[in-house]
Amino acid sequence: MLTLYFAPHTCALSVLIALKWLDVPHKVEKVKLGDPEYRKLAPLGMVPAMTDEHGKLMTQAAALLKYLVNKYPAAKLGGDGTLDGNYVLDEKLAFLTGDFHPAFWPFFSPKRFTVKEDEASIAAIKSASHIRIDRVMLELDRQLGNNAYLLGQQRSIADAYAFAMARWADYLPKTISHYPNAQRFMQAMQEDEGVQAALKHEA
Ligand SMILES: N[C@@H](CCC(=O)N[C@@H](CS)C(=O)NCC(=O)O)C(=O)O
Repeated sequence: MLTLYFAPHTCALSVLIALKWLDVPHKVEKVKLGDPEYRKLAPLGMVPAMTDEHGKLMTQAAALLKYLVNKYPAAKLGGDGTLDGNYVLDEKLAFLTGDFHPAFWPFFSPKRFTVKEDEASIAAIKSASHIRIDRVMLELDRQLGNNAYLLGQQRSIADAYAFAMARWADYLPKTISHYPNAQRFMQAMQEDEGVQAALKHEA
């Protein structure tokens, strides 16, 4: 059985949503980020991680999501499977991994971005992070446009990934209401049965 290594309020929710959508047997192990015991399994101490039926470790959210798409192709969570369709999905995943997620790092872990420890230095990093986060939220909003999902009208792993991270905007002074397409998307995702099952599991 697949086992997902998970921590609440993290990007690991994306994989949990995909597992709920797929409705395949899975176990969820809650871990503490950076925990030395967990590092014995996943050396970076980060989530998500997953082990397959043979205990093989897999990491990196986008790679795990693509793995699930490839393992369960009938569920069509990866787009239309054409050359162009595959490219668009990969472009979305690269944006989410390479631009969207890192924009939040200085917000959540400002101390990692300075050797100074005074409050003003930390506050300055958090303020700067708001600008980067605004940029990626605007881009998410633009990419969604009037569509229901990131790939248009078809639900995909990119939506699970975007949902898991865009909810972090709740912690910011510029709320999700400033990004109307993203707000509409988030509301629709919250009404999705699989998303609700994942959120229940998280709680
Ligand atoms: N490149 C990794 C990054 C995963 C990541 O940063 N996960 C966060 C939670 S959203 C984490 O585990 N943070 C703990 C840490 O940075 O030590 C991926 O895409 O899966």
